[in-house]
Amino acid sequence: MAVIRDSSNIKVEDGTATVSGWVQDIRNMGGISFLTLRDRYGTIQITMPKKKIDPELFGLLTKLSRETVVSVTGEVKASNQTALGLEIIPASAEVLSEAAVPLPMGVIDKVNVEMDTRLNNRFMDLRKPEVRAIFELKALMVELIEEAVRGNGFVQVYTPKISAAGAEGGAELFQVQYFDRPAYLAQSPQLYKQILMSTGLDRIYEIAPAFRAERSNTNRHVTEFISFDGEMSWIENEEQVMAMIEEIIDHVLVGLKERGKKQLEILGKEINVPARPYPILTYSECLKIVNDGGLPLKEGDDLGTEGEKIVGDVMAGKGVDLYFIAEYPEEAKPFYIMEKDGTPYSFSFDLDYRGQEISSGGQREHRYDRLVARMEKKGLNPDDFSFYLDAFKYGMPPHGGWGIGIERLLVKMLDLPNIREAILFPRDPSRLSP
Ligand code: AMO
Repeated sequence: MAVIRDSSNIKVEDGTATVSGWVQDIRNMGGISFLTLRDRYGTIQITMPKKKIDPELFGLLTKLSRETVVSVTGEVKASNQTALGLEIIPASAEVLSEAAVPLPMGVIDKVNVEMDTRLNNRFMDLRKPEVRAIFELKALMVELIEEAVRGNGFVQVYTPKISAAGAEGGAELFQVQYFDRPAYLAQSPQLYKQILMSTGLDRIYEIAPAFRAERSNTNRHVTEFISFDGEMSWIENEEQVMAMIEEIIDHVLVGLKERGKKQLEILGKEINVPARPYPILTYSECLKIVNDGGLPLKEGDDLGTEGEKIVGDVMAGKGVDLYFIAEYPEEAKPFYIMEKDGTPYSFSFDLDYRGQEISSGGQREHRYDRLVARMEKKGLNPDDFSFYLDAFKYGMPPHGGWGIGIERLLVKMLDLPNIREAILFPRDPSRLSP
């Protein structure tokens, strides 16, 4: 007798088989009843002609509450009435876990359930194949990222998530009590990935949580996200970093399209793989586009959500999904970014995907004195960063890198309406549970 874990792979030749799953639905039609059993891979029909089934078993199976977990053993028979082309006539069954009534939300009901209700009952929400498919694609995306970076000689690292100082600005830090002193949750591995460039580990990457205490209630901000960071030494300019990201993103898009077919089909989505190289716009060009679009930003301003959207619309008009925005004013970028001497600009870039920033990066300032000067210019006290600055005192190669928000990338690839769709248990200013 075959014990089947994957209902989509069951065959008539299996003869007698045991299938396990959740009771999705029961239809009692008088002389015959049907139970739809769902597992990770799909659904299978348990067919119960009243006259041919033991009355006790018939009574048990037809009265089960929805979402109860059962194992059913029976004969696998060909059927032209079901999608799989077969059905099971039960001979025995075991109830493994009974579901309480009523359910906090439906799994197959066609009614629109609010995002909050779905997230409050995420375990139930995730029973929907189209919700689970997102997370299978997310896992595939990480696998593809790792293939691409490892193929380019990047070594995977883990950097601390509890730290004495922040990298991206004080206001966005979550403070935690670290025994008798304050500490902070890492908002980015920035300082550590740069320290590693002084060691000889000249290409590293990390895929790990990042924490931002931003009180933003938007469809693209959360307080905990997965950051994919890379850092590489011996670069001559930031364009080499941009070329690396482009290669990685292209590998991910092509791979998702090929290896994520089943999940993409469940979601009813198609992946567009943009032509390479991705266009590079300068900040100044974008500022002009934004001004022409009616938003009065001035030199030095952040493009912001609205500005990014205007640029995205113009690029969409040219059939472009992914594009870099380079040469930001140094004023708008953090201390660790290298200035473009003799200009107000810097060797930095963002990667935007249909009007939304998904990554930023650049060439770093590796010269100790210049780095200290930049910190002071940004109002930071170099003494607070001695653990970082020390690594620049004794031989630091030129280097650069990037940070990509995994969920922002996924949301854009799959055209999802909200970043929360791409996080199992999202954290935002009003959500700390489940
Ligand atoms: P930055 O602060 O731009 O750069 O962050 C990098 C990328 O992380 C994602 N991201 C977020 N995703 C969801 N919710 C948030 N609140 C959030 N904040 C950021 C975005 C963003 O592009 N150290 C630099 C990177 C570098 O230079 O290497 C950094 O952290 O996709």
